[in-house]
Amino acid sequence: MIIIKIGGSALTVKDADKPTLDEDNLERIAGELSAYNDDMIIVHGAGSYGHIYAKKYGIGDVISNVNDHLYKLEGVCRTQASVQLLNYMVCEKLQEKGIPAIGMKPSAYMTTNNKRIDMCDTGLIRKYLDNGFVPVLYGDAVLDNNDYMKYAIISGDQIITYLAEDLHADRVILSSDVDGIYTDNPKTNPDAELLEVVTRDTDLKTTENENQADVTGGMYGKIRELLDLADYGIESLIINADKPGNIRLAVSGQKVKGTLIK
Ligand code: IP8
Repeated sequence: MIIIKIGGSALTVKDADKPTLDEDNLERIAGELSAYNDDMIIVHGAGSYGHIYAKKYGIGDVISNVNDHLYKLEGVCRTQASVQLLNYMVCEKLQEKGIPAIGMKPSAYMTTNNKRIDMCDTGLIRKYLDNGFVPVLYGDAVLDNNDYMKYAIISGDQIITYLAEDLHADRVILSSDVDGIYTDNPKTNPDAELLEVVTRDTDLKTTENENQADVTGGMYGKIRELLDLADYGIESLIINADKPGNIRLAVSGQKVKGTLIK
């Protein structure tokens, strides 16, 4: 079974001021995913469908008073509705390409405690998989057990690592808009080199710097999640979804440029 994350930066126009789909990319990526015919879970990011609302309403921040709570209720409603709409469009496109995609809204069966998943009905996901469906999950706004914040945003990255451990994935692929992990920010430093392999022993001081994390869409957060997964014994591969053909190669187990986290 493989788990693949499609970054929100590939599916949407991430810096748009309102939720905006990248229709060409979605069409191409859905076609590439259809090259895989075995058990697969797809998790997609939220891009402009989620981050705009999550930021605006401060979901995951401590709730300061009753009015702030009312504001956050509105925010959770809007965020959930918006990412669910993206998921609907993604599933529709996958179905068009012959993939039996079933949208599974994470907030309906997942909660967090201090922003980390503490409850998830993976049995339900497993059942869909066993029946031949391809479950399609996504970053979402969920209930959090911390009474001071009450709600949290879970990223698709956190979801893939949780599911990979719980459902014993054979392979994990994470795609974003860069080729993988670099020694420095590739968008500002032409001498930055792609790291083919990253382990706990790799010196990642440069990727910790905030600018790079911003430019690469939170690459350091991804690395942290994936190193935890490697500790658990599951390797993962980071690839660039913006490069046509990469997803097709990766899902079919062929060599593709990227960074292996092990
Ligand atoms: O795009 C974020 O998920 P990500 C989810 O995978 C929301 O980081 C709702 C902003």
